[in-house]
Amino acid sequence: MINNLLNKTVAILGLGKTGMAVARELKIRGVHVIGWDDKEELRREAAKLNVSIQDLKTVDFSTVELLIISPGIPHTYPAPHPVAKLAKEHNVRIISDIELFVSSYKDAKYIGITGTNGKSTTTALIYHILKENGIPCAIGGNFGIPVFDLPVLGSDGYYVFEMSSYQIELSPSIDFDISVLLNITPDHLSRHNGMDGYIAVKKQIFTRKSGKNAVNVVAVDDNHTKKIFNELCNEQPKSKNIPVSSSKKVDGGYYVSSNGILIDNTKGEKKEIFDLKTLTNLRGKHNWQNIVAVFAAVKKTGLPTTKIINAIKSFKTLEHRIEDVGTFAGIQFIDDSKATNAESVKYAIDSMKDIYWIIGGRQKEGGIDLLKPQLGDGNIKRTFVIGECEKNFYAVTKNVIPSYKCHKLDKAVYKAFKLALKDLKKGKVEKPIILLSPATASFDQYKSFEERGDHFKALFKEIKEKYAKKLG
Ligand code: UMA
Ligand code: ADP
Repeated sequence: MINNLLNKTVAILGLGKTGMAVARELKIRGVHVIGWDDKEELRREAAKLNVSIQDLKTVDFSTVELLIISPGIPHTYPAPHPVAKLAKEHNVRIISDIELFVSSYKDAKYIGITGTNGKSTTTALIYHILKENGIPCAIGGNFGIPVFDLPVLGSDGYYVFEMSSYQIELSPSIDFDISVLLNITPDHLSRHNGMDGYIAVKKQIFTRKSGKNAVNVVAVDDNHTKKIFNELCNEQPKSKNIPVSSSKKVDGGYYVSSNGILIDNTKGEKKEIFDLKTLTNLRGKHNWQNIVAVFAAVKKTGLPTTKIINAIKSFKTLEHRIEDVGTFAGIQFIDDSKATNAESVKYAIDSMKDIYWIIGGRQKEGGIDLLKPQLGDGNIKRTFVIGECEKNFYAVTKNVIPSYKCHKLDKAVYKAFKLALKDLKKGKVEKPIILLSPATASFDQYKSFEERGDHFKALFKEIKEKYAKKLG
């Protein structure tokens, strides 16, 4: 598609990571690019690339071929950005960078991964396995690397894209060779006009499948994904759809038995592949779901089982996802800053005991209501609430667990440390864990979940140095 844009005008709304990467490429290709970002420093940066900076609200869209919009900018719900509205009025197509990329580079194969949780881990693991086995590949999308920053791959290569619901929605013609759906729980609902809209968008990772060899991998562990799988079986040849599960036996696919064994049941043989409990890098049942989906997807590339398993073993856990920061004075610190919704926290809480839990930030739909049944099960000893949603979350936890309003992360970490130390001395806990698993977005106090997690890690270091003489 990009070749057809020579000398035409393309508008780019949002000049962050995504917009800037597209602008760079389009300028090289001789396209006339007009762009806008509300942030002045980004406008200045784009101007250096010879992007014509114009407030797109004032542009005559009848001269514009295409609008490329960054995923974080709404174009439908809760209300369309005025520029998106203007483009629609002039019948100008609004697409993502990924749509433009895939329709421009058709030689390579594409793997797309979506789901509410586990996308980054699953995407990184697939990429790691391919790379370890010498297959040309590149990772990008919602993972944090804009696709236009990736190298061009030939027909032997694989692009592995983490796809957010925002990106899927803006990529109407993508036809992944291998699509993976992990799970669906409420998230980003205001951008999709509620749960039905969110589910419909997630399903779109599959609905365009036309390639003969294309396959759909669906983890059928929740009711929404199960329903999508059943629909796909009615809409597409059955052989294209591979069910996987971390919680129950599935026919014609792969699953994990209750004692953690990865089973190949594609041919009804229930063949034991590998004991996932032996993996120290990918612990917890949530990772069983990611691994079983990864296995099904990578098998389709033709790699043999032993090579896949060996690569899974050498995978390094991603930062900020149940990441072991270290242990000091008998207290372990775990950074799960990427747990930005209640569902992902559920898994962290289930897999640990003696938790001193730091929660809060910018609240998402449903808050922590989902966790109510778990709050009283004894795994969490105390709760330290921070951020914008402090009042709401405190109201939920205070009657079940000793809870403290701390407002900021530093206060929460220090308070948690002191109380964990006290409880440890009194023999009330054995192996206390200070867990940052906030169930919220970070944007009330931080630029990103990474910055929030890095702050937590810095506080661990600070405590270690401060108390080294006394306790070390
Ligand atoms: N902007 C305006 N006017 C507006 C609104 C926004 O000018 O009214 C500008 C902002 O100033 C900003 C840009 O538009 O510069 C917004 O861009 P963006 O938020 O889409 O950010 P990018 O830096 O391009 O990053 C995006 C993804 N961000 C979101 O979807 C919110 C990144 O995912 C992704 O890694 C990147 O593209 C890859 O190209 C991040 C994310 O938080 C990790 N994703 C969500 C999630 O995982 O839950 C979906
Ligand atoms: P995403 O990219 O979808 O946000 P990540 O792999 O970054 O997913 O993980 C985000 C959070 O969700 C982490 O706290 C992690 O422990 C948890 N998590 C990972 N995989 C799953 C899964 N399959 N189901 C539920 N939670 C998960």
